[in-house]
Amino acid sequence: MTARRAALLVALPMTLAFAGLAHSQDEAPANSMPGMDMTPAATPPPKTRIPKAPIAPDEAAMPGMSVDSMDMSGMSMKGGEMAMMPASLGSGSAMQESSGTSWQPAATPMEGNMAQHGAWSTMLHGYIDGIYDHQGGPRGADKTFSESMLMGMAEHPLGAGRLTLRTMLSLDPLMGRDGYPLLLQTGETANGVTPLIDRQHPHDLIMELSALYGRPLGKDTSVFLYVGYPGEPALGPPTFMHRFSGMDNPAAPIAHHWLDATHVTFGVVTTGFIHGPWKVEGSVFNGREPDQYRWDFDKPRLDSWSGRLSFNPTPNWSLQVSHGHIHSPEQLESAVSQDRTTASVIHDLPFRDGNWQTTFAWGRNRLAPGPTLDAFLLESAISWKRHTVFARGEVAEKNELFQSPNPLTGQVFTVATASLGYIYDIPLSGHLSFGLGVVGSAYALPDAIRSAYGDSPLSAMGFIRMKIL
Ligand SMILES: [Cu+2]
Repeated sequence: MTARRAALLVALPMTLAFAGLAHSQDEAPANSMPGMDMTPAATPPPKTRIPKAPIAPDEAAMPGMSVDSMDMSGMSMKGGEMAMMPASLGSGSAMQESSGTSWQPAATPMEGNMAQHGAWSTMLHGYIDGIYDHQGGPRGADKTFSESMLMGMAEHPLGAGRLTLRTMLSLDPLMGRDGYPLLLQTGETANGVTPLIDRQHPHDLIMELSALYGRPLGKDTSVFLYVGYPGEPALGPPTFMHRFSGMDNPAAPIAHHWLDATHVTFGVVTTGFIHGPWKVEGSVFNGREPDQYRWDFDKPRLDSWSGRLSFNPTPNWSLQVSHGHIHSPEQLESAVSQDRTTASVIHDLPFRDGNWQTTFAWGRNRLAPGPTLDAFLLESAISWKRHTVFARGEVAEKNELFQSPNPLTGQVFTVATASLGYIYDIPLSGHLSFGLGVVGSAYALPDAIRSAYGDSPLSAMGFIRMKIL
């Protein structure tokens, strides 16, 4: 498939999706369920996020309705709107299901345009950003580019369980193989010869094409099987673009390849078991990161494995620990494998007309052969009506910032970055919002690399965003 044809293939449904949503404002609002206070969807909608459930802290269940066993009978779903779905994984709250088979706090508001077509429940969610990026200092650069994601999901009852088909598409490859400037970012390649340094790689056109079958075994218990080509193995927290605390920041975390970079994996099979607030799961997957050809499918392999334990003790908390062996992740260093360990805590606090989520995550890559490298991320976003303020702080041990013949090649440097941003969202119509945002970043660098990066580089991005709600 040529790049142009592939671009058309994705551009078309994305354009149609956005155009279609622009005309869907006369559909029934999300607050058409009797007995449920859907205040946040009233006019003007606060960021027009559809609250998945008005869950207050320590208040797991709504009167007469168990969040755990979502019974759809008796709920009005006028206009194709449905603020609740049964859990795709078979048990637990559907609201806590995030990217791949990961969990977030059940209190997290969900965005997406939901509909019912016969027995199929569908959801469409996505955004497209136009970004002006300025990264400061001698290693910085400027670029104007677009970043996007479109997620489509369809669920259907099957036997005693549910089948979920999901796809995630992105027009990121249009930004070019070398991605966008992002100081201190490392991972993947643009040309198959040199690594990307101080740049974020574009995501593949097809980030996910997956099937999930979840089957309840009892009231609080289920088993599930997930197959993705590509897809996301059970390793790390939910991906940054799917976590409420990270999704408004147009920049990828520099800890991406310590935490959640496996979210686009060409070949993954995951199976898991849920009991009450606990989920345990294991994956076999393709350890190799996507190559520089972003429009196509990479060769599937199942040469790596991971396991993850998740715990959602209340609707406001989500915790996970995970560990995996990633075989030969980098095509430029194919003799090096990684053992990755991650742990994360996400806290979500909905309040009247808003939501506040914070994520803390740690990731450790033990390179074999090579050093053991840690990264930490603390990220928070608070959204109130049309306003969202977001912040991210990261500390990472990086050994790929310099390339031969530079004498610093292979040395490990502990670098830190902090960013603060704001976005103002204007609801356009039923399911679209237009946002205007800005984010600034500063860095803490060891003396040894200051001559390369400058003493105190500053970076900023200004962006516009069209989002499907
Ligand atoms: Cu990524």
